[in-house]
Formats: sequence, C-alpha cells, structure tokens
Amino acid sequence: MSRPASLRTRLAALVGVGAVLALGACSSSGGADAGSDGGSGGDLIRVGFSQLGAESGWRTANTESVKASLTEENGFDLNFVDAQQKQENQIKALRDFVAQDVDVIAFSPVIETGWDEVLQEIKDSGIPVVLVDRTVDTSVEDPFVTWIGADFEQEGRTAGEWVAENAPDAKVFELQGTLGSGAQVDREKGFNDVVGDQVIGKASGNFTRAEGRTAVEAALQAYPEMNLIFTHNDDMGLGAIEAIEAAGKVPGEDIQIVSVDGVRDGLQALVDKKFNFVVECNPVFGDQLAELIRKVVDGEDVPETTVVEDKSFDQTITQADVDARPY
Ligand code: GZL
Repeated sequence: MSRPASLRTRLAALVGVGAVLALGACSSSGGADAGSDGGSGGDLIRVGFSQLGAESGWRTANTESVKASLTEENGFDLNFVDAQQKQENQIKALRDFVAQDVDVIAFSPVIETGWDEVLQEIKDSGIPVVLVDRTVDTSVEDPFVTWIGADFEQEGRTAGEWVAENAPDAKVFELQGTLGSGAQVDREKGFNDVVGDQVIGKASGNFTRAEGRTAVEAALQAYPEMNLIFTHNDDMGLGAIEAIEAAGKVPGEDIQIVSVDGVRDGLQALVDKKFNFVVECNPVFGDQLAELIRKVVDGEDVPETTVVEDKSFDQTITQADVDARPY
C-alpha cells in the first residue's frame, strides 16, 4: 500500500475531521463526558489500552510511563492488555474494549496494516481512538482522533546524516525492526533517503535482542565487507554486539554501530565505545497521553499530532549522563 510522503501529512489528513466526529461520537455515545460516571462507579475515565508487547527496553519504559500516568488517582480506570507482538491478540483486545464500552481506546499497532475491520467496528461503536507510538495504514476514514509518538522518518534521517558525515565510505548493514511496523518503514525511509547508496544489505531482528543477534550472525557471513550497522533499536544493537564479538571483531571499531532509542543499556554501550551514535526515541510520554485522553473525553480540541521530542548522543556522553537517565 502506498504511503503518503510524511507521517504528519497522513495524520493531518485523517484527524482533522476525525477530531470533530469523535468528539461528537463521544458525547452521543454517552461516553465519560465531564461529570458522567464513566461507567465505573466514579468519575473515572475508562481506558482500554492495547500495548503491542514487551519486546524491548523502549517498550518496557513506555508501558511503565503509561501505567504511571493512567492511574485511578489521576482519574482513570485502565484496562491494559499486552499482545506479545501478535496482531491477533491486539485485535481481540480491541474488540473486548468495544464490548466493555470503554470511554476511550488507545493502542500502539504492532504493524501498520490489517486493522480495517476492527477500526470500522470501533468507529461504529462511537468510542474514540487515541493512537499511541506506532502508526496505521487503513482505508477506514477518520479512524482515530489523535496520534502521539516520535517522528520515525526524522530519526532515520538523523542516523543517516551522522553516517554521511562520519563514515561516508562505510558499507552499511541495516538491522530493521518488525517488518511492516511504522517505526521500521519510516526509519528505513529516512535513513535510506540520506545514505541508501551505502546500504549493502538489510534484515529484520524484530526489535528484539535475540533476533538481532541471529540476523547479524547471518549478515557477518553474507556481507564480510560490512563495517557499519544501522540498527532500528538498541536491543537489536546489543544483540549485534554479541554476534560481532563472537566473530572475534570489535564492535564500535571493526564494525561501527548507529542505533535508535537511547535506553540506558544502549547509552551504556555508547559509553563503552561499542555503539558510535544513538538517536533518542523518547518513550516517556504517559503524562501527555493522559492529558490527550482527558481532553478527548471532555470534548476539548486536541492537536492533530503530538510529536514527542527526541535528541541524539555520541561518544562524548559520560557515565554520569547515563546514570542520570530516567530509563
Ligand atoms: C518506537 C517504538 C519502537 C522502538 C523499539 O517508537 O515503536 O518499538 O524503537 C520498540 O525499541 O520495539
């Protein structure tokens, strides 16, 4: 399925009208408008949250942030379901949320496609959807009210710009996240727009450390000339380190590693000179998500998209910097 040039373009096209429709649907469906009991015996906002899994340090930090914000004391009744990276589990959870008639559905889709039927069912139910982190490609009109997450394409571009500046002759192996996920598709696009001519091979490690190691073990055989790995997340990069060292090579030197996420283990690898550059993808946005959900339920305007700010790190980072990181 073709994708618009930018995430923001696609989202702006979807949510502009969606915000109005969903707000109307929310009040017409008797959702938890300000003052209603939200159906849970108090003024709690009943949220069904389908988290895609627990595949990485990023996802763990994101889950912790969501759960720390959508608490009863903050006015939420959270039904949180982990899908173990299986789309069928997410679809079942979404249907359960509709059956429970929650006030808001929030989810981070494991891959971009395959949601049309369930998104139409949710739309027909009148329950507003807040999309979290990952993105969807769907034929359903106005499938969600708003989206909060990172600019994956920019993350890929930032990684590519570092390679162009610091390793312009490198032969790059791209270690990709879950194939078909918004993070994988957009990071690949951003990176290859900048240094695609340096990429000699690609394979997916499904955003996990173990699968990242396996993919790099194969890549070391298939591409003996590779001397830089762009990994779509830190966990796969840590698996790459294991594979590189098992092959008797030095990560960060014989084979440089450029990564995305900036979780503590990834930044520790940077301090240890086994990673060379890390683009942050901040998972700690539970407070912003809570505010968005509250506004949706209260019938207030919400922004079309909320892009979580990222930064990047090189080997000038210190141990004190890493120790001070919140995740
Ligand atoms: C990015 C997120 C990605 C992380 C991975 O927002 O969707 O999924 O980069 C995680 O660590 O698995």
